[in-house]
Amino acid sequence: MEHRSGMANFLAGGIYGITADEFARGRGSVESVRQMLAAGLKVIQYREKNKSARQMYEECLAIAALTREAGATFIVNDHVDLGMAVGADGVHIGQDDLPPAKVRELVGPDMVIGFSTHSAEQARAAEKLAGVIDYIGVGPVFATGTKKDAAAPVGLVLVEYAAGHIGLPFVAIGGVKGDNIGEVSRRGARMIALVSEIVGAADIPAMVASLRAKMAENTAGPKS
Ligand code: TZP
Ligand code: MG
Repeated sequence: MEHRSGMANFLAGGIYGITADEFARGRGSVESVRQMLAAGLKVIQYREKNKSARQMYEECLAIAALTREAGATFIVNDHVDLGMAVGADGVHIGQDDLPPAKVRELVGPDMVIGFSTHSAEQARAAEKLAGVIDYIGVGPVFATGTKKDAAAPVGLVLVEYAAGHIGLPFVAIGGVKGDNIGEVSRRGARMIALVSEIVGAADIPAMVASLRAKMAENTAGPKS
């Protein structure tokens, strides 16, 4: 199937960076993104839960310019209108947001849609939406304090299930840190999202380099 242009970076695999000012050592989301792009990340999501629409709009405008310049894909979490208003590459929605088909109707044919799933059943239901959505989120893999209403951790088994049985690109998310990213990669996740471990790092490029190395050392499949 032809994929939307914003999906090329996703399909290349790697680390999916997500903003969260409350964990970002006072950097602010635009500065966090600047550093994530400097570290070479090619997929960036804006996810801020406690800001006004106007503040989010201003920040997303700046981030859209930075990501465009860096050739990175820019996804806006939750707010479909905001993603459209700033010309983002895509939006990411959850199970309780507007139905994916309605979001597709709103954003048109070119924007990427990501959709969160928290169980094998939800992942299978999402698979039936291929053509409407472009990728799914799978998680939280491990317990996390970052997402306030997070579902119970689904563990590495759901990562393995998605890798083996779901015909949609997926990103593993939730509680991923330097000491467990290798295992997530080994279970078949080619794209892995982290919030606090990256934006909360003292040195974002150094953290990203170390996470990348651990992913590369632990790819799925037999080692020859
Ligand atoms: N969705 C499932 S878990 C999560 C989201 C947005 C938060 C992940 O944050 P962290 O800090 O990487 O555990
Ligand atoms: Mg959401």
